[in-house]
Parts: sequence; C-alpha cells; structure tokens
Amino acid sequence: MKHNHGIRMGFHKLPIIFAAAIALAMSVMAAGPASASTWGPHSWKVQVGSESWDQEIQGMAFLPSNITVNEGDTINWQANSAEIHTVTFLAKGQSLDSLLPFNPGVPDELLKRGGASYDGHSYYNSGLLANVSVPGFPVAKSYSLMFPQEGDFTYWCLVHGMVMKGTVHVQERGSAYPHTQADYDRSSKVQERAILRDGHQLDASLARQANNHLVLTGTDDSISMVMRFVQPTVRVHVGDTVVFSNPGMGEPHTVTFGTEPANIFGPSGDPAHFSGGNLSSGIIPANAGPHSKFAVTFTAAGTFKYVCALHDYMGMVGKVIVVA
Ligand SMILES: [Cu+2]
Repeated sequence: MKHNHGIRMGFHKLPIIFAAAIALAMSVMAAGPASASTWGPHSWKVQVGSESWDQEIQGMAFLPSNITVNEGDTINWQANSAEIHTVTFLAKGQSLDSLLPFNPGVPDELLKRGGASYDGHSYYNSGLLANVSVPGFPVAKSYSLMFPQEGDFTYWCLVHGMVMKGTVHVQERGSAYPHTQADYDRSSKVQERAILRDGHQLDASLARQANNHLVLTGTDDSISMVMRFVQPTVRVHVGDTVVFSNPGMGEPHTVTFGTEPANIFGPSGDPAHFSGGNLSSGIIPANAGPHSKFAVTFTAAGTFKYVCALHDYMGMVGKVIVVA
C-alpha cells in the first residue's frame, strides 16, 4: 500500500503546510480522479450500451470497455440504452458458453446476484439494465460494485454473449491512475459515434435488399443492432406471401400480428392463411438458415399491423397493406 505522504505530513507539520494540503486535497476532489495521485477511494462511471436518439440503432459495448481503478474504488455502471444488457462476472470455472444463448426463462440471468463488493471469484450479476422500463422484464437503471482487491476482472453482458465484454483492472490502493474519468468519457464519445455509423451502414444494406415481398427484421453485427423492420410498410395483393427474414448474427426478433400471446417465444396462428386476427412467429432466430425466416400468406385485403414483441417498445413495428 502506498500513502500520499505530502498530505499526511501536513497534518502534523506547519499550519501553513496543513492549509496548503487541505486546499490541494479539495482541488483533487473537485477535479475528480487525477492521473498523478489519489486521495481516498474514487467512484467511476461506465456506460452500458449506447443508442441513436430514436432507439433505432443499439450498440453492444461497455463504454469504456477497459477501466483501471484502485483497490477500494467503486464502479457505477449506468444503463445508456433501451436495449437490455447485463454486467455479469462469472464464477471461477464457470464457462460463458453454459449461460448462452441468453434465456429470459432463467431467473439467474435476469436477476441481481452477489453483494455490493466484488469478491474476485463468485458469480455476480447486475440483472437486466435499461434506461427505460421494458414490458415483461424487471430492469434497473444502474449497478455498483466496490473492488477491494487487486486483479484483472472480466465481465460480460449475458444478453449479447461473446460480443459484449468489459474488463476492470484493479491496482494497488494509492496507485497513479493511467486515465481520468474525463479521458474515458472522451474516448467513449468517439466510440459511440463509430457504433452509430456502423448501425446506419447496416440499415442501408437492409434497405438495398428489402422489397414488398421481403421484409428484414432488423439485423446486427458484433458492434451494433438495427431495431427496425425494413421496410416497415409493404404493399402486396391478396394471395401474396411476405417473407420476414432475420439476416443478423445474434439478435432474435418476432413478427406478431394482433394481440401478443402469453408466450411470445413460441409460434401461434396459421401463417399460410392469414386474414387478420392473431398470428405470431415466435422467436425468429438469427443465423439459423431456413429457421431465420417466417412466411405469411395474406388471404384477405386490409391493413395488417404487426410488432416485434421483443423490441416494439423501441419502435420496432410494421404494417402490411394488402389490396385485392
Ligand atoms: Cu426485434
């Protein structure tokens, strides 16, 4: 353990030095974490996820994804998107694969586990984090952990598995910090912009593929997700079939007409003869060949609205206009 001797000595030397030490300490506290030295435990902020203003583009990153703190410091993870994420430290010997893919039916993945101080080797989970309330899921807006011991600790978002990872480097108490919170915030802003660019490029590629008989259910890569049907409005004739296709790598969606069923994960209704009422695809998984498609044949004229039951609260809705 190191101590800040400059300040320590002030307490029992000349009153002038004492006063100077207090002034220094106050300026350090006012400025937040300094790169040179520390005085008492600090609190740090990590953003969980990112999004476009209209929630169309969702990012899969902890910002910053790597942070260096000292023993005794606290990290506060703050939900920064409508999409759900978790902050999850695995137990020693526990494999990430055993928890993937994310299963909303497993309470351990949905709920907060572990205490307020990270012990370095047990399963800790924030539960679901989001910056809005999410229908059907318990969510929190933030999660805090104090790190009492040195080490490098990796954590994951269980919802976005292999692609969303963060690391906390905990140094000896009193060490100099390599970066300030302001440094992290600046680089996070740059990364957020890159994520949005990536998402808009994905969106543009969907727009090039879609037509009145092929709707893409959004998409995702390892950086961002598009939470929109492309195109959201299509026009077809009675007897036509519209294929809803998920071209993504990981994110599931649904196509749900009428009232959402109690179990949104399983299919219901008859997609071969749809003339209105209730019809739901169940999960349309990404990256599953023919299972990544849901075909609906419309047997009556009308305007049929549908939603993605997982992402409708972000604006993921569409309609099929069927004419005679
Ligand atoms: Cu969706």
